[in-house]
Amino acid sequence: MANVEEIIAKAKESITEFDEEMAEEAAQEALDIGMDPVELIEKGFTAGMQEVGDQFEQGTLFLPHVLAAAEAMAKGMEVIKPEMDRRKSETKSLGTIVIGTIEGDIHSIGKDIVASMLNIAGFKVVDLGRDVSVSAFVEKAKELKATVVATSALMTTTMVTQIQVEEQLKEAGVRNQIKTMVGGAPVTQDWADQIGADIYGENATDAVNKIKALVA
Ligand code: B12
Repeated sequence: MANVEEIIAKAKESITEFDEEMAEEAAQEALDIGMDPVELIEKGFTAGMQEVGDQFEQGTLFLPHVLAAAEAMAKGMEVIKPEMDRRKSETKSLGTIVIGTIEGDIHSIGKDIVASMLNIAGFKVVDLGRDVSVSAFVEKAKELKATVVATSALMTTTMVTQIQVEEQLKEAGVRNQIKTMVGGAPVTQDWADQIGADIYGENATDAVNKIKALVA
């Protein structure tokens, strides 16, 4: 039977090789040995996805590669979903998180990873998708009495819209009842401080840890 290191390496390779079958196999092997799905997602699939993203940026990989890698990751995630749901049903819900990629921005891969990890950690996650208007975030958060509104921005041109989330929550009179979290490659702790967001999450694990620390 494969060990944890081998499974992580296989999961990562399945993404960098765009191999859906290999991703499913790695996920199944992880389940077979009772491995923590968080480790598989983070060190395997996410690490692979980040590598593919970097190569795309350097021009050594092209769009179809990125999409094929994301597809492989989705297949692997499907295999571990029942186990994630099982673990979740054993824990009491820690609160509701409304998450999405900010308007004008269609990057969703990182946001999807963060949403999955928050879900595994025991939060009810309402994913509004990508290119989500600021008013949709605010409306949904009010309707569901969300604990946290989390926005992802992958471009310098769209991260500025995260300011509007702060402003519209204030205008709606709910800013003091709802925490805000920001993330995405160009987003930093400095940016979060500048716009008055409560939490900056560098990656999915950081996001989970910081939200837990704040709301627990
Ligand atoms: C994949 C990709 C795409 C895919 C997206 C597919 C999809 N379904 O998501 C496609 C091909 C569609 C795409 C399109 C475009 N892209 Co693009 N894309 C990328 C790329 C290569 C990788 C992004 C990625 O998925 N990384 C892997 C994931 C796992 O990492 P991540 O997103 O950073 O997420 C992690 C953290 O940031 C964090 N995180 C993410 N979200 C959140 C949210 C919260 C709340 C928290 C706490 C944390 C968090 O946790 C995640 C897990 O660790 C990046 C370059 C790069 N290396 O980042 C460019 C990049 C983001 N794209 C870029 C551009 C310019 C575009 C386009 C405008 C290109 C064009 N000219 O058409 C369009 C955008 C159209 C639009 N309106 O949005 C630029 C942005 C430049 C800038 N300064 O703003 C980049 C940086 C490339 C570059 N250097 O030019 N892109």
